[in-house]
Amino acid sequence: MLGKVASHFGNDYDADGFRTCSITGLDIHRSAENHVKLFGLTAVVALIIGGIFAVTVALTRWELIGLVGEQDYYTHLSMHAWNVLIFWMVFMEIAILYVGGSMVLGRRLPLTVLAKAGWAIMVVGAIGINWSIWTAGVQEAPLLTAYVPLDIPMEFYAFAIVFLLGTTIAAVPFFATIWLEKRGAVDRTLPLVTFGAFITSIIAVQAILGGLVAFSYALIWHLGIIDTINTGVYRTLFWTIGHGSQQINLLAMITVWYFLTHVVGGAVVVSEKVSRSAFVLYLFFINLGAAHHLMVDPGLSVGWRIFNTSYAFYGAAFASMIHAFAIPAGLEAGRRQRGLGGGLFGWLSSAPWRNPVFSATIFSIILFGFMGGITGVLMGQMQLNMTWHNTFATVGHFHGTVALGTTLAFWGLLFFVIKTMFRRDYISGTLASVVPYAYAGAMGIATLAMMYMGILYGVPRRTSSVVENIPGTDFSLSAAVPLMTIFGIFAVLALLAGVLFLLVAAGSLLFGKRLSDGDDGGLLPDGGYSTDGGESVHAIEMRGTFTLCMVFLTVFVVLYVLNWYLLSQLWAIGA
Ligand code: HEM
Ligand SMILES: [Cu+2]
Repeated sequence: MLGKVASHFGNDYDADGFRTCSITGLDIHRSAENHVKLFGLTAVVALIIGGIFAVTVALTRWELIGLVGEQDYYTHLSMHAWNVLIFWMVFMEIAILYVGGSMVLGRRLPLTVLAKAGWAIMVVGAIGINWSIWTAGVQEAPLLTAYVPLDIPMEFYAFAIVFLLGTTIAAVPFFATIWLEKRGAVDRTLPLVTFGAFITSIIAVQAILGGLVAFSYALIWHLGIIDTINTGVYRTLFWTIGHGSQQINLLAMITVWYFLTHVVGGAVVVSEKVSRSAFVLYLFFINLGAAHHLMVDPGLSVGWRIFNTSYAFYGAAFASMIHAFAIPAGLEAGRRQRGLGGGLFGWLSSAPWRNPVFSATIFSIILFGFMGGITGVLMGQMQLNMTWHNTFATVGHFHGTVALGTTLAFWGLLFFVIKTMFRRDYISGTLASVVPYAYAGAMGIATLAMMYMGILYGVPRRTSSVVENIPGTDFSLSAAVPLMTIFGIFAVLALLAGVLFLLVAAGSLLFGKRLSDGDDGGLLPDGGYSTDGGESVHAIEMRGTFTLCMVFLTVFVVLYVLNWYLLSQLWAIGA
């Protein structure tokens, strides 16, 4: 058994511990590779736990099944949220920092002791949080938000602090890598992927600091060190991490998009300056967007809310638009340079759609943009927020961002890592290529159903039985039953797709054929990476991307107008 595990951490390295990746050509050091594997595998364990609770949560909201009683629902919802949204994502993100740092730069991972210590502390924090959610009474389940003054066990806050400290420690080797790279060569430019990872890490520092302050504030109140706690202050502080962690997810995902579209699709960076400026815009504006969680909170002025969620937030939305153009444009330009694509969309139709790394990445981009991104801008506005707030549509929004966008991008990365770092062939190429289609399709429909239920019928979030009746009221939402059935069926299909992903991933690691040295496992894009002799990137028309962006903009405008129209209908209430 141990030998089997160890065999996954051993590739053939030279005397200095380096090897050259047969796909990317990167010089990879053993220390970086093994820690990426460690964090990646831990993330998958968290995904499994959170996924199990996705089953119980989804089958409860599908009231026809009503699996878990109202009493236990919050416990299950808390387990789902913390494991998928925090542990699955954050362990992956540390792995991504090591990929974007050490691997892309061809360096060893410095301070591996801290990487291991950080990992261990994160694991202790994660186990502790799971334990304190599970053993808390039914009334005390913290949910993601852990708002005070709910009677949440104080161990929960303590373990949350432990987890954040572990994350900080695990990130130190990445910062050290950047420092070593820059030392003595300050004018040496970081590659775009490293730059993206670096901006991600700065935003992470802001988020973690906010989280440490928020959870410490709650903890010292629970300990009785202070007598009163200001709930408004806690909420504002909480959202520094609550929303900030979503920004980490966003930036890590975009960094992965640049990386994977390049390595398996042959994308180029059309303009380094433009893409980097977009990352910098995030740095300045994205965290201000956190104010959208405080839209209905008393104590904050209207001007403050509007400034943060509209004006400042547009700085971030603009950055997202730039990436939304730059990434497909890079793919189009790179492929056209190599003669891979005539007509408007030949570059896209000739792409490696059977390669799950590629399809997962593209579905992530499309679904994040159309579902998560557009809805985020809509509901993040003070006025439109009124129709979305605390409805099931909100849950639809963030399943569009994190369950579709980020999760699919990270699956793409894991599929890539299985071949490039674990050096295993997929146990079944066909099943592997089915995974992104099945999950994107099913979860896409389940997510749309959540949005419709929230917007059209006002079905609330975090409530286990509503379409039958809201307990204690005569208020009936039974009109939503057909949509709830659609949601239920597709949620189950999405969960099955998730199981398939896990079977393929685990099966490949355990039983996949070992790829021999130099074997690219079919990942290398047609025509390789070199565009020598091809046209200059600026001579290439990116009309396919332009057309796609126009489609996107049209959908955006239509949804925007529609949402304002729906809002205007609300004035009828009480008239
Ligand atoms: C097949 C996969 C999934 C299904 C069927 C599913 C389903 C659900 C459902 C039904 C809810 C309950 C909403 C409520 O009562 O308000 C929920 C909540 C949530 N889900 Fe998922 N989910 C899935 C995957 C994911 C993933 C991958 C993530 C994140 C990466 C995620 C993040 C969340 C979060 C953050 C909540 C909110 C918890 C709260 O309100 O505090 N889910 N999910
Ligand atoms: Cu947010």
